[in-house]
Amino acid sequence: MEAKTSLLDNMIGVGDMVLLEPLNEDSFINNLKKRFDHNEVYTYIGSVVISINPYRPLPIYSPEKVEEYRNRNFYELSPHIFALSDEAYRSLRDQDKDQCILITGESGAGKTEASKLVMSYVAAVCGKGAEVNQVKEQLLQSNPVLEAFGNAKTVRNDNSSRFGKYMDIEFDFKGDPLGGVISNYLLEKSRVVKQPRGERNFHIFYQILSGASEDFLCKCCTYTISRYDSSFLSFTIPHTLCFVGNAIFLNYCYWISFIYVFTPYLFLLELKEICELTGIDQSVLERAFSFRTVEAKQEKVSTTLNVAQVKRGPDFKGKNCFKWEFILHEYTITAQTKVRKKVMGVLDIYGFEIFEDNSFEQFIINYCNEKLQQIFIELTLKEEQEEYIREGIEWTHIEYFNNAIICDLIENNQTGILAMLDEECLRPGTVTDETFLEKLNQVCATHQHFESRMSKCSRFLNDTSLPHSCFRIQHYAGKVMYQVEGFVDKNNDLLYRDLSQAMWKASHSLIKALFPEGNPAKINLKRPPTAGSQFKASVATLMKNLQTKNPNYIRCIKPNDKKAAHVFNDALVCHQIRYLGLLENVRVRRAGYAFRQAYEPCLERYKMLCKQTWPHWRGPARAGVEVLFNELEIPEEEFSFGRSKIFIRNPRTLFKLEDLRKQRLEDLATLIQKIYRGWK
Ligand code: AD9
Ligand code: MG
Repeated sequence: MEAKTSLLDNMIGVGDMVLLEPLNEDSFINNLKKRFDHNEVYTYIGSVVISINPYRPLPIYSPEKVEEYRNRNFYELSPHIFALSDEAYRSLRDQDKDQCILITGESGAGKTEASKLVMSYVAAVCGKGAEVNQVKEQLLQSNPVLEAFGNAKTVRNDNSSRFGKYMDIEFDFKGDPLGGVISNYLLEKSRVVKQPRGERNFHIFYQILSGASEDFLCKCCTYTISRYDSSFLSFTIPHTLCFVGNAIFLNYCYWISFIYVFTPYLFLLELKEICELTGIDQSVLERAFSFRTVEAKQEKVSTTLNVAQVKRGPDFKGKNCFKWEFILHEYTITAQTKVRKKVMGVLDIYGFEIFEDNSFEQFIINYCNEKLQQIFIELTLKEEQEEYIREGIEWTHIEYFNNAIICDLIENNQTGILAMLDEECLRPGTVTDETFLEKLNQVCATHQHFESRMSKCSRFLNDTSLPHSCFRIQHYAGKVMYQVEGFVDKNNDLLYRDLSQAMWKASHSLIKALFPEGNPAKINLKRPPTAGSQFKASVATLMKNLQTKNPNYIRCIKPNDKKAAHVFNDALVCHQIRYLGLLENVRVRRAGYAFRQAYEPCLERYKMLCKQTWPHWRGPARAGVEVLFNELEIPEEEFSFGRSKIFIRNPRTLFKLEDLRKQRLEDLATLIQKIYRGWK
């Protein structure tokens, strides 16, 4: 067992930050940098894994590596995402504990890659047999399909996830996978009709265009599309992602994308062609685009849309026609015959975003990240505290920034920004983004994390860096200025009833099936929930779900802004370390006891240092460790005996033990050599 040597190797830095001496921001960053330069992209803070994106393939994910980490204790080998995956899988299988893997970090930090590594590791080590292999295959293959529909090139990441994904992988009592349930969170649908400069639409469109038959392309009139709006699908980077799917699925994709791509352009294209393809009566579709029917007091009122509304209309319709939920539903993989026993959840959600122009989407994404940070704070501290309580150990509390106050600014039911937005959206009369901002100014002006210039009593009246059409939030990860334009519309997120009814009348069965809400028999007069309140509710459900599971953390860090290998930007890393609260994380971990280990492995590792315990100790492991520590004269205040573990306060004590062990091993080696020479 070469356990701690790999964590203490000075050449490549310290593998566990808990053992870092002295501990400060500089030493923390230097340690990460040293390791990064030696291709060690993983570092622990206790059981939390820090992962730095190497931006190049490293030979550390081979099947041999999987075997190396399989069934090994967490600290036995050098830090690796496989060690965390193995630990999580084994405690799920052997201790019957549901697990969740929480992967956080900013855009491009490596979250999606990390989630795929976890999934492939678990797939490699769990169960065997044809049926199990099929489930594994399906689970792994869901990734490229989902990425095709939900990922796009952004300025930060060529394969940026534009949706949040949470996958529960289900296992039976033997630890064999049964299937998976995927939940998705707020896809950035506005990308369908508009992309920021230098960015692309979702991968699927390029994949279809590069993979579809001539016949299909002709039918889809791509010429017309490119003639009218070449930026819609600008080919700015070579397409590299491979798309895997079966024939039926592709068929769906074609049709879904057809609606998805073409609806915004209906007025540019020949309506006749569209109607031929979808099997919708031309007059029905025409009407759907020119009128808006609202029902009031059981009476239908049709209003003709004005030019501006018609122009704007297709944008909404285009993005809302993307039947994302449908695709995901198709890819929920479940084995009906077996009983679900244990669950491993993997969360890969969009990272914190600060762009030049931040809109509703960034607001929602950053809210979600606030919630994740909150759960990190709660669960790490809670878990730490619970362990001390379980083991009967006393500990001291450590101060840290609690971002609950920012979560409250956004989600409070009465005074939160989302509630204000909903109130505006549901209010009769003229509602605009400006009236929403005014409302925010009235309610949030005094909140210490809210900044705006509109309100008369604002502290920011003279802050010219803050335009009147914006508000700024001081998030845990930095200040973000949000452009209020579009908030109301995006929150409303309505697909006009007229359009869904027209689609439901299509003779093409798939298109009909995609718009069940258009069935007049099932018309729901109730207004659908707003995008913001839907998101808030699903995040709340997610948080509840995560809290019932044992958390495993992967904190992803982006080493530079250039997507470049071998470049480590100290300032950028420093910023992330600060807002992720990693130093506090180490301090909390060390506040009580820096290191803890179950009695058995502890005795096994150090028994050679004491005559009474070497080579065999007969008796309980705890008593053996007591004898050992006594003989080594380790000061009493340096350690505590828990119910099942020894807790060591200062990392130096551990270093001392390690040094003694190393010395002892060297002595033994010299002795063996001497004996060997004597024999010769
Ligand atoms: V976003 O919030 O979805 O925009 P992610 O998911 O954090 O972001 P992603 O996993 O997509 O980032 O990583 C970005 C790119 O970094 C990948 O496309 C890879 O090219 C690169 N990457 C990330 N992790 C690794 C790794 N472990 N090894 C090699 C990596 N390259
Ligand atoms: Mg991602």
